[in-house]
Amino acid sequence: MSVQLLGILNVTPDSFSDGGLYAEQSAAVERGIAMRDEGATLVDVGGESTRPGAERIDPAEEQRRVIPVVRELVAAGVSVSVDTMNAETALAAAEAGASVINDVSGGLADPGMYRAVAETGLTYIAMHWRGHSTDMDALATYDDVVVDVREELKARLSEMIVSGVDLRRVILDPGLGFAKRPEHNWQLLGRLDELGSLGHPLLVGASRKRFLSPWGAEPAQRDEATAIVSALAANAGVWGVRVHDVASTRAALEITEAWQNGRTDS
Ligand code: PMM
Repeated sequence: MSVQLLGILNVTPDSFSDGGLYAEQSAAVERGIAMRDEGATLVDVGGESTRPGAERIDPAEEQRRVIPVVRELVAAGVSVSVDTMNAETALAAAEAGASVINDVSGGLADPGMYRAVAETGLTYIAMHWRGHSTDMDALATYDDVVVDVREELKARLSEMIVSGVDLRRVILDPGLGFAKRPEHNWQLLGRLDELGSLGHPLLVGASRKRFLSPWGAEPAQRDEATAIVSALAANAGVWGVRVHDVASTRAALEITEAWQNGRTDS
């Protein structure tokens, strides 16, 4: 499969769809290995919930949750990304063998993040973000969401250059659900090519988010919608997708790839 498939492993007691389930370290490691076996090319380990309204946690607590899991997954041969807004956690994760830093704040939450990324030399996912979960709903105002998100990501790239980040290793993410109303998410998905024109690979994280079920399905019942959106994003040329249920999205990505191959096989 040519698209990166990030399997979400939230090691938090309060994540919005799988909170508490994998809080225990050994269960988390087992789940991470299972996701790899189901087809995840990266397991994305996160220790701080970003669901709307979630409270911040101390970086030391975040590391206590995340780092042992990263270390064990890497020892088991699993490629790991770490979902963190903290430079210190990013450095500890790199030390523990992570290959990717996934920062939902795109470097805005911690002024030391870009220097940390530059120091590790790891791949860096910079997501579009306007503020912490406690107040992000109030920040969802745009003239044209795609134009505005593109401009704000472009400004982040300029800051990264100043801090010595290798831009060849930067992946951009529109940040679906983060200071976005449902219509904003659909516009960003429908116009991914405009974000792609910044010249960086894109990651799309739609998994189980509220905009996928206007009729009110529970998070765990949004996996079909997630697989469809992920397949459409793959068809639009994204670098990767980030999902909770790896098996269903893997099937959708394989179909997308077969479809694309059909264009060139005859
Ligand atoms: N969404 C969440 C967490 N981390 N990282 C990236 N790069 N993109 C996202 O869209 C994203 C993310 C929130 O979802 P979760 O709490 O289910 O992990």
